[in-house]
Formats: sequence, C-alpha cells, structure tokens
Amino acid sequence: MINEKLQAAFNDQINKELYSEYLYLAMKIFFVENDLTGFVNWFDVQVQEEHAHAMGMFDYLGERGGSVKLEAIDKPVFNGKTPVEIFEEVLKHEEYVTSRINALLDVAEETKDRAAIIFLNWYLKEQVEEEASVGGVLAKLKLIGDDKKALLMLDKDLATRVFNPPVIG
Ligand code: OFO
Repeated sequence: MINEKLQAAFNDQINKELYSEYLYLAMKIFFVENDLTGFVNWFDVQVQEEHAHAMGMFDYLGERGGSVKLEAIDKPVFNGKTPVEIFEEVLKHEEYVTSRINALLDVAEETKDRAAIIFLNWYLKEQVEEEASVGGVLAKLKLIGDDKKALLMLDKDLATRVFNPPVIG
C-alpha cells in the first residue's frame, strides 16, 4: 500500500502531465494555423507522450493499491507568438516538469518507498531526453532566424518524428 502523502504527490503529478498534454495541444494550434505541418506532427507526438506519462502514473497508483484522484486541468497558458518564443516556453515548461519529478522523488525518499524511487527514475531519465530534444529544436530555430527556407527544412525534419509508446518503469 502506498503512503498517503506519496499518493497525493503522484496525483498532483498526474494532473501536471495532463496539463502538459493540454498545453502542447494548445501550442499545436499556432502551427496548424501557420501551415507548419512538421511542427504540428512534433506537437502531436509530444501530446501522446504526455498522455502516456500521465497514464503510467495512473496505472502505477492502481498497481500499488493507491487511489487516483482526478482534479480540474488548468487552462493552458503561453504567450509565444513565433516558433522560437513558443519553443522557449516549451523548454521552460519541461524544466519545470523536471523540478516537479525531483520533488516527487523527494517525497518517495522521505517515505522510504524504494519501489517508487525505481519507478520514478524512469521519469527523470525521460526529462533529460525531453529537455535535450526541445533544446535541440530551439537551438536550430535560433540559428534559422528569419530564413523562411531554413524554417521549412526544419519543418520537413520534424515531420519524421514518430510516437513510440514508452515502456515506463
Ligand atoms: Fe511528461 O514529460 Fe514532458 O512534460
């Protein structure tokens, strides 16, 4: 049986993963409206990944005899009006999520739940990959600047991203 404090922290993170899914869905709209279909694909994959992250914790709580409590998902908020600005916000958001996974690990350590620590290590590794992948797109966007041809080449590249359902834990 999972400790109550840890269960609450997991539930909070499930909400944050679902918020991430919602945020990326909202960001996708900008790229749909600007006909950047490769970026749209990138966000489609991102949305699916965030959903998988939420469901990984959802299922884990069930396995541990815990209870999932779903709360309201906040309205997605971002201010970016260009691809660079939006990806700056994606990176900031991923860094925030990394800090929340670390906070969740702190609770798992405090409650001496070694199984949860092992489970959460997967999420920490995933955050390292996410920050690197988002940082990579952002760096390219900064290099591209106002070069529309180069932006279309990056768009073509992002069209190849594929969602591979993660094996979590
Ligand atoms: Fe769930 O990894 Fe991004 O936020």
